[in-house]
Amino acid sequence: MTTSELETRAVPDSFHASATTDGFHTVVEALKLNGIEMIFGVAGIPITDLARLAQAEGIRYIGFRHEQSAGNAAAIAGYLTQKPGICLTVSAPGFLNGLVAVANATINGFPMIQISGSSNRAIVDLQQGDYEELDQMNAAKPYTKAAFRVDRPEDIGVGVARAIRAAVSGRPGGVYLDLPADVLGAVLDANAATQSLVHVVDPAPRQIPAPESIDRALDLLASAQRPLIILGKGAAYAQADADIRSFIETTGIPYLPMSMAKGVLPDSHPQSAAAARSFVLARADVVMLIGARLNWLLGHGKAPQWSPTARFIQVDISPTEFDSNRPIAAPIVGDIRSALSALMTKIKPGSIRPGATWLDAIAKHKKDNVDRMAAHLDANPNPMDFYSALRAIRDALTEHPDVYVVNEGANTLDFGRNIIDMREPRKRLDSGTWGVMGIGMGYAIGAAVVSGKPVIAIEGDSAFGFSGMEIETICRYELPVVIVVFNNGGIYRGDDVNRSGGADPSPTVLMKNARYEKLIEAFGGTGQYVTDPRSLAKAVTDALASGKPALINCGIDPRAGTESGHLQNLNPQTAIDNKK
Ligand code: ADP
Ligand code: TZD
Ligand code: MG
Repeated sequence: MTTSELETRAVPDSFHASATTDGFHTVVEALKLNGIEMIFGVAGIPITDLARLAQAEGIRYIGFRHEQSAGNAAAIAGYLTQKPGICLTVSAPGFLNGLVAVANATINGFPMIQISGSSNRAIVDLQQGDYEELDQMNAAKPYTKAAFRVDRPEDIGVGVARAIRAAVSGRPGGVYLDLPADVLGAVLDANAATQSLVHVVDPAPRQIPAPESIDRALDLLASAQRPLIILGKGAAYAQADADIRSFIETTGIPYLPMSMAKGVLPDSHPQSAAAARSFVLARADVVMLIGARLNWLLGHGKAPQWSPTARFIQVDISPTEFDSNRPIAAPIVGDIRSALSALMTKIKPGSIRPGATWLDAIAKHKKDNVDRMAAHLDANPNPMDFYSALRAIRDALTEHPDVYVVNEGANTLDFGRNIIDMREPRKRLDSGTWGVMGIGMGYAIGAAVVSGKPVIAIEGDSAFGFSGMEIETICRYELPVVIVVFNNGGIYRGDDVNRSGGADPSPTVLMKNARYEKLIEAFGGTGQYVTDPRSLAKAVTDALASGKPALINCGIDPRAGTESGHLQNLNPQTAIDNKK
């Protein structure tokens, strides 16, 4: 856009004669100049006019009921688009509500920017008791990839540019940008404001790996008898789906997708070793991590889950990730797209060959585990358990490979990951690196808004409660989101007892027979209560076909789950019998 166009649009009428503008307008112009098309937020002092003006200027504004959900929507929008998702919050409490989401985005490597208004710095710094007083930038620092504050209106352009670059370059993450009320309201010369804007050129530049790192990795793979590839959500984020697929198919190496990498290759791919997960982790002799970290989700790469003699190759954009848990014999620093294309260029035909006994053993373990799973899926107990309910949803999704699947809970999450196959990349969005509850409605809204595609959110009844009020947001924007609440009456299970014998429910118990479907009816959505797989499958099919907001409350046997889902090993328990 030309300078004169920007000036004309940037200048509020009242200032036209003197060609002045203000902080609000300058922020909106800085965002637009950098291709920001959406803001997720909660309005209030001092950012109400910023939200209004952004909307007037053509940025889509989605207003939430709680900042944490707005932040989660921004984070997942960032993950899906490789552009920073923007979350807009008011000072102090609104800022802190959003901070959990920025921290979660940072931990997961999702690019987002929380832009928050803040109170008068002179008063805040002397702790004189301003309205919503808090030293926000310093509060944000430990939980974000970067935190910036704009203290002069002429620095707005630089502040926005630095925030964008910090969010998307290298390992993406959550960034905080503090905009004090007086900077937003400040009047400045329109021409100077325009001049101060910064268009960020190539915000996430390619990072080409060193050629010798590629040779080292290919040599190690060539020496392997029992190679294994692990795809993490960094691989999904990189949008290098075709390169990843051709590398896996060319080498013939079996692979495991981490939860959010399911669908980078379809889960039905013959080289997927997901159904033989513990077998391959324990036996692989050379493991290639592509955009995956050896954190708790992979048992830190340690025995007994892993072979103590396994050697590792790791492709990652963040060099400090290497050696964090196991020594990395062949580190490749670079972006995954560039790294995979370098690997494909240098690979010698026939040089990498997984051993036939390895592939046969994996096939046998896969078959055994698939048969065992099939028995559970077909059992059809009454009341429903997690297997039969998820099987019904899986069947209903057969015709809809493009539906986003949001998933949180404990048993609901762990069974959901294993039973719901993904066929397209970046379609599974879940509790991620922290195993956090509360991402459900925010992720569902973010995915629906950026894609225009339908979303199914499969939610534990506890998990749903963390962001449940956002069903009003879903209905207000008429988003194609179908929420399925797996209602087992509690955190993990619904049948725990109060060990004191008193009348209060156990700490893990939630209301029995809660009618969650009635909540959405209050906002004009469709609610349904189901207790058998056939009704569940039909309800999901109908809701997806309608393209309208729906909530299906799904009765699950309160005894069906296990404490902590599949994470019993991380759950410390008292050794002293406290059962009276
Ligand atoms: P998962 O939980 O699926 O194993 P993680 O979030 O633990 O995935 O790991 C993702 C890794 O991918 C991070 O270490 C991050 O630095 C890396 N990463 C993210 N984007 C890219 C990219 N474009 N290229 C290379 N590595 C990336
Ligand atoms: N708070 C936050 C923010 N994140 C968490 N992970 C928890 C609390 C602890 N927690 C879990 O780790 S899973 C879970 C909680 C409260 C809920 C499990 O119950 P659910 O799922 O109803 O969602 P299931 O299917 O009953 O296991
Ligand atoms: Mg539950």
